[in-house]
Amino acid sequence: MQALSFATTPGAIARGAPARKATVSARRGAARTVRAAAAAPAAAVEASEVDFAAYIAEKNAAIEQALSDSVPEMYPERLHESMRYSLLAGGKRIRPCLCIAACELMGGSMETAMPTACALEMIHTMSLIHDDLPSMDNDDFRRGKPTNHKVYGEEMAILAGDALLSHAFEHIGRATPSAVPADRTLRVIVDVGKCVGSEGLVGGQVVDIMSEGADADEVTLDTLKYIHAHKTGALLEVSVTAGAILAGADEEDVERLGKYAQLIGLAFQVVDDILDCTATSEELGKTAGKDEAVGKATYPSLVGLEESRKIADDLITEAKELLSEYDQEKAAPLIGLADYIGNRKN
Ligand code: GRG
Repeated sequence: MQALSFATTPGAIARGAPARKATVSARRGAARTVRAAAAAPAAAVEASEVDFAAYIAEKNAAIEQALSDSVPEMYPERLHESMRYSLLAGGKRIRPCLCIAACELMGGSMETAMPTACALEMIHTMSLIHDDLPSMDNDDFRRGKPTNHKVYGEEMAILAGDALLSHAFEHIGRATPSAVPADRTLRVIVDVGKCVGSEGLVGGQVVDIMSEGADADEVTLDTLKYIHAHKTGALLEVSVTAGAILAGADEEDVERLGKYAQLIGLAFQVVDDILDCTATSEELGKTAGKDEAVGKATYPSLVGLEESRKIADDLITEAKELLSEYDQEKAAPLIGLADYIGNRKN
């Protein structure tokens, strides 16, 4: 394809290969004793939190409807049933909310962002379906329900994931309102593709798999940062930047919001690591304690639980500071989402 005249956005994903040797020795198992000590501080309920809850409730209702409409029940029935089973299983919808909130902050509308928001959730969902397969994490529960392959069998789960992935790109191209200039939509498609492929989510998953069972001193904090930035951060980052791009944000804003998203993306995964060793399977809706069981390097295993909590808090604070440039009322949803990610319980 002719080189596109814009730089793809998620350049911010740390691309360099991580250092191979450890400067911080792994302390696997350190998290074992601290499960009970990890509750985030209880926050007083303030008016802004109520507003945020109302904002999220409104957006989530619209997102659920749009997701259901985006993958109708149709022939072949079993395939579409399997796709809908996981897509409509009730995730937190963080990625669509980030996309819509960024679009609105930059002067766009929910309708402008919704097809991309749904596409991001389709991609996220397919990554969960594939991640749960016996050849990957081999998990029986996700979002509080039996995993896709447990209900529909492995062949259908793989194909439902494949279909969601391809449908995501079709959906952005087909359903984004025609009022959005085509070069913006094309840029979003390119950026999402990059964040999902070998330089994004898939790349992060591969390094994660290769790191499992590796010698403790082979998996450095740099390796862990690479895994998190790609496996988890990339999709969160493009959720924010895509929303901004669709609204017609200028490059400076796209870059700033991309940086915000990287910070909350890393915090998201640090919190995920903390929750894996501190929350119960019931609270998580998936099997808890898996990281330690498979000897995975995590933030708590490398730096301890207390330091992990501090790192997550610092990342969220830094992310919110980047939003101080904007009208605080308009930025409230992205500020609230950052806090939510830092304090989430599942
Ligand atoms: C994307 C082509 C392609 C293949 C998939 C299996 C795989 C390659 C990647 C694994 C990606 C993965 C499972 C990353 C973990 C991300 C993560 C922390 C998920 C949990 O996200 P939440 O908490 O979940 O937002 P809900 O259920 O609320 O949506």
